Amino acid sequence: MSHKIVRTSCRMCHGVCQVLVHLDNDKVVKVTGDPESPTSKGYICSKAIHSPELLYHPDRLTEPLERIGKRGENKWKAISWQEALDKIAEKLDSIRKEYGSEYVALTQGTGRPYTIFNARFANAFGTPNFVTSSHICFFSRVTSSGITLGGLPISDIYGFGGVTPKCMLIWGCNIFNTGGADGMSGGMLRRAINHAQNVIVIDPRKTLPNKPGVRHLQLKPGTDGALALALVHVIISEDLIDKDFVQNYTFGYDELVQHIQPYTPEWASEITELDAETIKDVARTYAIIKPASIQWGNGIDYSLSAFQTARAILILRGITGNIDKPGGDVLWVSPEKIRVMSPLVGPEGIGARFLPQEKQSLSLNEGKYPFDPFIHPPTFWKSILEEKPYRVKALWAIGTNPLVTATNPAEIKKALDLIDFIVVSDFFLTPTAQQADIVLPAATWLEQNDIANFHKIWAVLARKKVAQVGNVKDDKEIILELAKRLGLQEAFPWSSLEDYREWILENTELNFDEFCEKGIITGNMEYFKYRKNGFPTPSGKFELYSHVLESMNLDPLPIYRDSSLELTSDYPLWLTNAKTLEFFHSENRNLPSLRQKNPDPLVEINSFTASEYGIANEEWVILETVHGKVRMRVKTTTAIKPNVICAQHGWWFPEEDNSENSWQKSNVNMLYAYQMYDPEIGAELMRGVPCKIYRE
Ligand SMILES: Nc1nc2c(c(=O)[nH]1)N[C@H]1C(S)=C(S)[C@@H](COP(=O)(O)OP(=O)(O)OC[C@H]3O[C@@H](n4cnc5c(=O)[nH]c(N)nc54)[C@H](O)[C@@H]3O)O[C@H]1N2
Ligand SMILES: Nc1nc2c(c(=O)[nH]1)N[C@H]1C(S)=C(S)[C@@H](COP(=O)(O)OP(=O)(O)OC[C@H]3O[C@@H](n4cnc5c(=O)[nH]c(N)nc54)[C@H](O)[C@@H]3O)O[C@H]1N2
Ligand code: SF4
Ligand SMILES: [Mo]
Repeated sequence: MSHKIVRTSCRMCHGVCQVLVHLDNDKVVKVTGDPESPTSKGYICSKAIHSPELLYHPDRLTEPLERIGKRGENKWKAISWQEALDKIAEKLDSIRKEYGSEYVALTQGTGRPYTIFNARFANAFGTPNFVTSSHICFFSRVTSSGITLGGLPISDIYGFGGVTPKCMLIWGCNIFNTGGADGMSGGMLRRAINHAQNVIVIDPRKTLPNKPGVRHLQLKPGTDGALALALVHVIISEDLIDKDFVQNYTFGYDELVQHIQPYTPEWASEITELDAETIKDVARTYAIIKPASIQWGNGIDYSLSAFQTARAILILRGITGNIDKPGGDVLWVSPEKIRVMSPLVGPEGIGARFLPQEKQSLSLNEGKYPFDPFIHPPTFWKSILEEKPYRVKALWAIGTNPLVTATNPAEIKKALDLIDFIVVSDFFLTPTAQQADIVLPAATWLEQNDIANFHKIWAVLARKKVAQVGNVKDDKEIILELAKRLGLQEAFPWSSLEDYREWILENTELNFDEFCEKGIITGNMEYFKYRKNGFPTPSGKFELYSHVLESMNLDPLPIYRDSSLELTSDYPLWLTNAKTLEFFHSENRNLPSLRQKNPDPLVEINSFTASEYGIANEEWVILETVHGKVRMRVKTTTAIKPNVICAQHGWWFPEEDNSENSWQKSNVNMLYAYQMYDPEIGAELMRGVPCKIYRE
């Protein structure tokens, strides 16, 4: 038997873990961590370990399928790639000619290795209607960072400068479950947390074990903005700022001092349900213990002041001088010579927009949510239902399952029924894929050759194809093929993906095989870059007061917006939700080893609250908001704030018949349909919403 080990990089989440794939006679038998990896140092999580179950899953799509029954009936026939791509191209082309290219929409959920291909395809085809989850995922933080300091500050957990953070704020980030979230390895984050002398977790759940140096601030969900402003207030009023940084490298400090006056710890205490003294104490710890860093997450993204909260948290980093210093929050340096394809076709403009200006007037966002470069999903689905301003004729969903991962999914189902032509690219016939006319089978990370530069951060990783199941194709290749058929060669001049990869690597003087041999290319970290270059903002400074926001008639200094929802005797608990270690959003429920670790949809409730309601651990319950009901299983714990419950996100049951409404019954998004949005980014209200819980 021949045994082979191939070094590659995992893509079961957004992490940057390098792994070793073990093959016996060309069959993938095991995935292990790569001890030599500078990004993950041998760390691996259960999703990667069990990914051979994804690769060889008996239900995987292996050929393109065409619907033969009624829409949603789940009856299919296999067709060739040639036929599938010709049909799709013909249909998209006829819509483009008859109605205009904006009548074709593309959607994907989270960012994936092919995101830039999709965005570029949408641009080249001429549609502004590219719908993603960016409004609730990361973009409030990315874009507010862009206008404040010209880049995304990242916790210096790798400690290239010889130190890791002494003080860490873990702010709405589910470290043990999500693996450190975006662009880092969870294992490395945990190592940094263990080294820190002070760790402050800001989360309605205690996500770290109680031990000396660890504090939990269990705030009321959705009120992070108030807490952030009060922390700024204390640091300013107690003169705990970094004077050198503030004087020399920031803009608008005097305005900030005036502006912050009303946001006292006492004011925030009422809103956040935290003690004012605790807020003061935490502000002092964060400002005094240096270097300090903030690891933030989706906990702060799903509120009506998501964008402004991110701004306030950036300002905390700025006034304490923790920016770009060893062990603080740093601006990573990307490898210089790796090319990055632009999502825009033609010359790039400044600003956050991914879409050419001339298309903006056709965008379904209608000028709202200026910091979301993509189309706002709730607005998109509504435009279909109401046919206002127009109803798209075709939708291509690439790697997204909105019937489970987007809010108000019952309405999305109705909207899907109204679209003439739907294509879904996925690994499986998910509830969303079942609504398609044509389904395209996508390649997993084990079936791709790629230059993984997802977050354009400090490391670019080699991903090597080790297997091929059926006739699956890399999504990027599918896009190239369709681009050719639709006359978009100017935007996609590569004859094949191989050709594209060589273009990406051209300046490195490595070919793809040599790059794989190396495995990783890293940037050369440099600290305090601003001392040399300033910040790439209008003033050249770290903008406490934002010129960009001012020019857009938006609040140039951070504010707090409350949702005004209140608990009532009918709905007495605050509902929030979180992601799960074994699963990636709606994925992996069909991988036996992962499902076994978390077989049922869980809702966490405080043990004392549960006993008040007569609910026992592991009992099945109904969660209900004004918008819907779902069924989940109780997990009692003392680690959650007593008036909060936290449901797992992403549940459906692949083992059941999903042509009926099985995908609705434990899907937390059935509980959210609040049509209130953050005006800057379009974020939805998904943290503190009133809820009740009762036995079935
Ligand atoms: N295993 C796994 N890993 C993933 C993913 C996955 O689905 N599964 N998804 C990936 C993606 S796309 C993303 S965006 C990242 C996200 O990764 P995270 O940012 O870690 O996302 P969440 O699990 O939503 O976590 C948020 C944390 O916020 C807490 N929280 C809830 N409400 C509030 C609140 O109002 N305020 C505060 N401060 N905290 C609150 C929750 O208790 C939870 O601990 O993870 C990525 N990694
Ligand atoms: N209530 C609630 N809702 C949320 C969240 C939450 O925490 N709570 N999180 C939000 C966030 S942060 C995000 S990013 C979104 C994520 O939303 P989605 O991106 O829709 O989530 P997934 O379940 O990961 O989705 C996608 C589908 O893509 C398929 N897929 C995976 N990889 C590939 C690939 O390489 N190619 C193709 N073609 N298909 C692939 C999977 O099989 C799966 O069916 O959900 C958001 N929705
Ligand atoms: S944390 Fe993410 S990238 Fe790392 S091994 Fe797990 S799934 Fe793979
Ligand atoms: Mo996300």
